[in-house]
Amino acid sequence: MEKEYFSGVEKVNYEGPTSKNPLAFKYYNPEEVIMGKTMKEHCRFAMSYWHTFTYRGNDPFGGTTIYRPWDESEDAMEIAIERVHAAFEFMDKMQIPFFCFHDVDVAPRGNTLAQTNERLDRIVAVIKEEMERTGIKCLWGTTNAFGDDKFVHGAGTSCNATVFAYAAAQIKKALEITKELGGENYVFWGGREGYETLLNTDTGLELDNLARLMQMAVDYAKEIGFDGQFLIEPKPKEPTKHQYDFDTATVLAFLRKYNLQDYFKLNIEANHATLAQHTFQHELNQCRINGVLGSVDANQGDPMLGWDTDQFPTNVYDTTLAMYEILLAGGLTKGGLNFDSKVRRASFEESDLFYSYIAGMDTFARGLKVAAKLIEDRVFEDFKERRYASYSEGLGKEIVDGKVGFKELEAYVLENGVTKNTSGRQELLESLLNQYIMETR
Ligand code: XUL
Ligand code: CO
Repeated sequence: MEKEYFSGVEKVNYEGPTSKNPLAFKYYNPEEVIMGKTMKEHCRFAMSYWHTFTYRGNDPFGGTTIYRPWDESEDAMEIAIERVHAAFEFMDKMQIPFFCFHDVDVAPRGNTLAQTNERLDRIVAVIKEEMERTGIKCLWGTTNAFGDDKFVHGAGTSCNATVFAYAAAQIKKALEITKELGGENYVFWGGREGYETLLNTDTGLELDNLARLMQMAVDYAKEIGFDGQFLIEPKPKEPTKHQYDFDTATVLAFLRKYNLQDYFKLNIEANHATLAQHTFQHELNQCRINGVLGSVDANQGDPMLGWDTDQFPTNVYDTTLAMYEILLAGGLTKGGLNFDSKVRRASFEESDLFYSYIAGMDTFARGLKVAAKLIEDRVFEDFKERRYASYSEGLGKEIVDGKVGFKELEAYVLENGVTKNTSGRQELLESLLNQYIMETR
């Protein structure tokens, strides 16, 4: 029997909205069926290995505030192994069915690539055992090609070709272990893929190279039979002043320019959306209409701050509109809701991990339920149908069907003029949304 790290906590179960138990779900009822699927199937919740098991509270002004009992050994590999046991105990108790990881989250970097890879193999074997024991699965793997000092000028976009090569080698290994763990997706987040100043940057070459790196990943995945979905995670800034994968629209243009559109979908993070001055819903909406919704990094930012705070999502308004887009898109399929969220550095006790995940899972569960009701009742759909009705017949239909051009349209207007516009009814719709958020049972 392994050491028990969270001995004060039993399995977290659903107790319903009237429960006063802080270690119970109030809204997330895994087996409850909504629109033909269980909540568990809809949400596909995942734990982020980095924020949950390696974050120690450091910020630019201060060091560690979070001391975990699984981090006590002098030996980095022993810590890594204990972390695996603690992580699976946590997910099991929290009923979280998936995890996401970077290579460096699970095993400490070695002095050489060969040593790093050997360490990864040792840890992957332990993770596999825990996956078998618990039934917990891997949602996605990724590479940390941004933290180490060699990536100072970027990884795939580095001006140094040998650093590009190192990034490729690191991704190769990360793909292999993600496959080994049955990962359903593989994520590219362009940590340092961006620029600080255009005075020293060849953006054309850097973007071409980034595409080359991604094409190599696609080719290698085929070669080793990795059939997970590739995802790109947009972010507009931080750590670089300008990140190349700015937002959904920018990533789509990149994929289409380099003919990668058949191999990639997007991983949308709420806090990245707001840093790009979009709402979370906007980014999901753009993925939906372009058929590229892959997965979600669930968190929230602070609207008052201009950086990535990665807070646990507790805003029901936002999760309702997010789940609304996700349901309309046909669900998360291979993706999931990965809590790319971290406890505040002052929430340093182990119990805070449970409280924060419960808050996040309940907030999404509630959002799911409200969104499903909105869709079932066609609250916005009926309104939109009426709003665009002029395109379903007559002149509008001819526009949509491509049957008319400028000359015909001019002739139409000269003869008939323009009909009266009607109200957009924004305030009425917002108040209906509030009513659904407050009254859905
Ligand atoms: C950084 C971020 C990453 C990615 C994975 O802002 O979101 O943690 O999700 O590299
Ligand atoms: Co993220």
